[in-house]
Amino acid sequence: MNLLTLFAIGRERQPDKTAIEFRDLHGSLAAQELTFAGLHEQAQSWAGAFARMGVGKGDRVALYLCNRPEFVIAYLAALEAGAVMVPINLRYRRRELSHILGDAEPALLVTEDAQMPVLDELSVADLGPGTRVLSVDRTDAWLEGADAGRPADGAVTSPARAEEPALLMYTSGTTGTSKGAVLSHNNVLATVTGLLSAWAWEQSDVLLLPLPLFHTHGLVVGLHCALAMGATVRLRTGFDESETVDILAGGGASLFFAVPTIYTRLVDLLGQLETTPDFTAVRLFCSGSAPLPAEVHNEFEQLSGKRILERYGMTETGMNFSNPYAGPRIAGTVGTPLPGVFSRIVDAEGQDVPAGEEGELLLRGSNVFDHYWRAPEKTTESFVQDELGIRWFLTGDLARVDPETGYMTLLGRSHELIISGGLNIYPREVEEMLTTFPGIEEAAVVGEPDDVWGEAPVAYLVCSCAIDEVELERYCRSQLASFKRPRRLRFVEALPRNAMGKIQKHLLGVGG
Ligand code: MLC
Ligand code: AMP
Repeated sequence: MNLLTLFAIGRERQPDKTAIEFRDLHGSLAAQELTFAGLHEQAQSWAGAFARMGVGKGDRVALYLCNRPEFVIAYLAALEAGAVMVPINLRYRRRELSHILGDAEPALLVTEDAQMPVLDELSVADLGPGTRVLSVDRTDAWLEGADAGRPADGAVTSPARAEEPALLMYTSGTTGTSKGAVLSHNNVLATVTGLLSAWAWEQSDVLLLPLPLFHTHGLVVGLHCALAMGATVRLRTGFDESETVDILAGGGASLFFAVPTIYTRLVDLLGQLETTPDFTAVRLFCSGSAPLPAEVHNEFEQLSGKRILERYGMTETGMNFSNPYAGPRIAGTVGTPLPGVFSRIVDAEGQDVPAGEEGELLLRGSNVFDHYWRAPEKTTESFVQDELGIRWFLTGDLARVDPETGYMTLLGRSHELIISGGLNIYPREVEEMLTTFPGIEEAAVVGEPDDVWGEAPVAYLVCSCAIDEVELERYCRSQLASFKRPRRLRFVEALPRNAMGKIQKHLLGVGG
């Protein structure tokens, strides 16, 4: 079984039911509703066009699109054509885009008119000679005659086998550039089937989804589960507090998936309302992608009457741990392993630690990816073999299991990573960019606690002349996704270094 077979099960249950109900919260895209049958038909038609353009088994199809039905159509079409989908964060700018496009070498870059000004900044070399750009706002230009590419039986598929790749997902890399995790159909299937049973998904479910489809949370946890189950997704281009409360209190959704920053903002809004909205129709509020502070967890329950289910995942692995659907949901924990996920917590020597002690979390299971794209050394560094020769993925997450409850708490990370509003920022990438600005000699970026974003990047700078902060901000925005921009600048004479000359980041920032 591959993902398309799984989605066919969901579709065939009730083909005329709404699969996607879409609204653009910030822009001017028309509202749309697509049935499961309609979605399939369009995906088939687009797959015909893709095939006619030469897209085949294993080719990459990159999507640089906001949340909109065409994202889903293009994704399904790519799978129909046997291709591997490469989702790209919409906030990425030239530096990030040229790296991903150069590395993935997609046959197609499917985008929208609104992103053309960003793409126009790319050189031919950035884009790659073999990449054809298609705008979903101009389907007339490439979809016409697509049926001519279809075989007589109407099938355009050259579907991948279950062990072949479905997704190439870039995650911010410790080396300053992102690396692509190759996820097979089987890997994604393992997460989806695990979640369908663990969270008791039903065909009647309606998921309100404000999260971007270009990350695992929105794409795999949200969209895939809904398509597999034949449940409706109310897809939004982003998050809006008031609309969310209106929909959820109006009985318009049974499921809501979000990151902690969204719950923080909902707590703020709910705290200001005179009457408590009735969230009876919502059977599950989920949080993940970053730690949910216990006080937000508890305040949300007081204000909404609903207890959030916190779970833990990663791009490379899909979902790993979850608090129970039926059973105690403990704030500050991510619960127990999902079906088929195996975990160990080890010390610096790789020895298992007893329950209650901290160590690095190792994972294995069908959900765990096989390798990084074209990066054998990074793949080798990311796995260890046990004495039986079984390969375990080194998550880099530090964790402890409570000996009483068996629930796991995440304590931090073994490598530098800032998670801001559920989005990853690797300091090295920002530091490298900052030192290309005239006058900045050295830069060290650290994460500091932030009430809304969870963590925010703060830059410590050693400069040879006065820096125009407005100009620097403009430069940062032009170079990297705007969420990676340092929120505070601290000018220092020198960075603290140890005898080896290595910067001692723990001496910077809060308490430093
Ligand atoms: C937006 N901004 C952010 C930001 N998101 N800044 C820091 N951190 C973030 N996460 C900035 C923009 O750059 C912009 O800055 C300003 O906020 C307004 O942008 P916006 O688009 O209007 O923001 P908003 O819609 O409010 O977005 C907030 C958000 C969004 C929380 C809804 O960040 C979001 O969807 N986060 C979730 C990301 C996600 O899905 N992560 C899962 C990864 S998968 P300016 O200065 O230009 O105005 C994973 C595995 C797992 O981690 O376990 O799930
Ligand atoms: P990404 O690389 O974007 O997939 O992010 C994965 C990382 O997000 C994990 O390695 C964790 O550090 C973090 N993460 C995901 N879910 C949680 C959670 N519930 N609590 C704490 N951290 C989380």
